[in-house]
Amino acid sequence: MARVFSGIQPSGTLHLGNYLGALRRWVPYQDSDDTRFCIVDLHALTLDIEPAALRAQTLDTALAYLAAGLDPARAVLFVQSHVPAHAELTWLLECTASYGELARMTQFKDKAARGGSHQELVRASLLTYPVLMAADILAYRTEKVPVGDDQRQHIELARTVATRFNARYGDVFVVPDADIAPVAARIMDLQQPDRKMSKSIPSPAGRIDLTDTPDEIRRKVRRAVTDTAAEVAYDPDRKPGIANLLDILAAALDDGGSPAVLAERYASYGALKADVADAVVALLEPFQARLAAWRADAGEVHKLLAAGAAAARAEAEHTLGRAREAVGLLAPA
Ligand code: AQP
Repeated sequence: MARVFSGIQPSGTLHLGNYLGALRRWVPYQDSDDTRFCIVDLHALTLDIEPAALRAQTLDTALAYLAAGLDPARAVLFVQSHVPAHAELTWLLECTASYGELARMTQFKDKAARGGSHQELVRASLLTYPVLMAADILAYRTEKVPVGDDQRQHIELARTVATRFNARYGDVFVVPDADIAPVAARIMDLQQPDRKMSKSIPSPAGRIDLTDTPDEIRRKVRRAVTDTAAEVAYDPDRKPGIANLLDILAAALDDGGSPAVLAERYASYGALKADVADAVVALLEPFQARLAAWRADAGEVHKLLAAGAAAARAEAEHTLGRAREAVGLLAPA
């Protein structure tokens, strides 16, 4: 039984990439492993977000976890800011990580670039949040972190700081491994297939939200950017739009086979798009039905999150206590 941790930031409506790359993959771990899944709300503050939207999206993300099949009886489900040890451990780890390591992070460079010439408005937390993510993971002595491919670099940083801290101060942290899906680990934007589907890109046209209606899903897939060659083949470099649709199809169909094999079934982009749309609609239908049911029971969700936070606090405070002692902070009398 491995100790498993993962999370999603409530920075917008969850999309198909979050579902295929992360959420859906978490569910089976509950049967075999010791699992914790967190709504990492502090991470969402790295970009400007309306306070009311943050609160609403935090609850919506919890509803999505439950609708995807996470079960509070088998997994610890909680909100990051309900466990203050994450923030304190971050400080100890910021004193372990280096500025150069953080400045090299692709997500930092990407999101900071969106600030254009207004770099003074780019939040300092955008630079340091990978350390918060390391604290999230290390606080639970996590062994396995199921994530999408875009998080590979952040997990590597968590491994680096854990190893460095242990070498300097003694064996406090477990060095975690990333667990990345073999297929659909990086779903791309339908309008800009050279960039990943993302919550915080303002235009919804390239993103399939988990709450989209069947009509919206069909429209977005129909309008997905492809190329002029009109030949269905799996070639992510030369045909990124078509490769993305094939990745989505392979992940959405249970017995779909590999994207390259699926490509051979299609003689036209239109036929491929129609099947992709049908497969995504069918995939999301049961999720959306469960989401509606949980939404009607929001009071219960608050109670479940409170219980999850109590369990998480006990574990995280234990690790934090060991880290405090290891670095030499004087314990209060
Ligand atoms: N496009 C994607 N394809 C596959 N997996 C993805 N994930 C995110 N986008 C894709 C996976 O979803 C989990 C949660 O990610 P996050 O919310 O913590 O941050 P993120 O990776 O930065 O996700 P977004 O949607 O792009 O949000 P914003 O725009 O707010 O940054 C992770 O496991 C991630 O790999």
